[in-house]
Amino acid sequence: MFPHIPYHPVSFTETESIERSKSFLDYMKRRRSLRFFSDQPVPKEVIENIIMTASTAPSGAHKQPWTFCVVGDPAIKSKIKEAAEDEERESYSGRMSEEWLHDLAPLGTDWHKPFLEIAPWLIVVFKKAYELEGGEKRKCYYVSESVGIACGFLLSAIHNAGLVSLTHTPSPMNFLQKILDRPENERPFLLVPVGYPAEGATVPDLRRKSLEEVSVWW
Ligand code: IYR
Repeated sequence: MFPHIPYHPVSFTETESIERSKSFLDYMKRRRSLRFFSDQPVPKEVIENIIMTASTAPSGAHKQPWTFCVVGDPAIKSKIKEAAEDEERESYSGRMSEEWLHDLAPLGTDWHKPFLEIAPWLIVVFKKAYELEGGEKRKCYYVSESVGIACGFLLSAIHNAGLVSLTHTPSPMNFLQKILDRPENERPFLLVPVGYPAEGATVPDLRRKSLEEVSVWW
């Protein structure tokens, strides 16, 4: 068992709490998924801090079942772009259902993924289906939930640093396991290009659901 140590709470007055929750909401409302990146470099230290923020996420039995593969090497980025576009070309020209294509039409996406070469960093998040400790298999729990939460923290940390990202899920994405030479217990979960927006970048004019639409209270 882990020994217990005192918890040092962060404590705010009610007024401070209201103000902080409101200003965090206002800041998070400005987060958008970007498809147009600048090639402006981003310091490695920022990416390190972002990853360590993601890694503060809670996880089943505290297994921390994630690996963040960080790609800044242009040759590897190109390999990933080529492989992702190969899959996406197939998907857009037959693998995705009519309904799916119809739902995506307002976003204007297609198989071209230039941002995979342009963004200075690609963070490829892997989930650990199980742990491999000295060749021995150990179970992980609630892996998708844990890694999903870590990815939420990751996106918030990226936004907090004034950077932009895209949650990209080329499908299928097992090519990432091969290109990045990951062990067999790791499965690609999410591909996140990170950087600055291109000059004049645009985003779709989306509307977010209201509190009434997303919550039920008793
Ligand atoms: N993976 C494809 C298709 C795609 C799917 C969903 I769901 C999106 O919200 C956006 C795109 C692509 O990246 O283009």
